[in-house]
Amino acid sequence: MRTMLTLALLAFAMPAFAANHAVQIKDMKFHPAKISVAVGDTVTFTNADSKTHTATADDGSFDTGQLAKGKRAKVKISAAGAHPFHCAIHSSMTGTVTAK
Ligand SMILES: [Cu+2]
Repeated sequence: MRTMLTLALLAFAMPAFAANHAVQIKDMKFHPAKISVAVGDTVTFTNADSKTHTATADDGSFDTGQLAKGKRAKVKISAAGAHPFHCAIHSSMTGTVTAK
């Protein structure tokens, strides 16, 4: 009985649907550069630029790896808080994913 109750509470605590958020990479910038998500959501980074880029969290919590022109990668945001990220190739390219 206790186990069933615990499982029911765990199921209730899980979000029913994780949202996906889109970030475009274009003209050596992330668009948008700052996004707010819920913990468990995903972010799809799409490289619409002519150069290869990455979206790499400063805290190591996510990394798209190298995205050539036209490629995309989906990452999951698992931890709450602000996750600044950058392009591992171009250090001037930065953004922040904030998860609540
Ligand atoms: Cu880059």
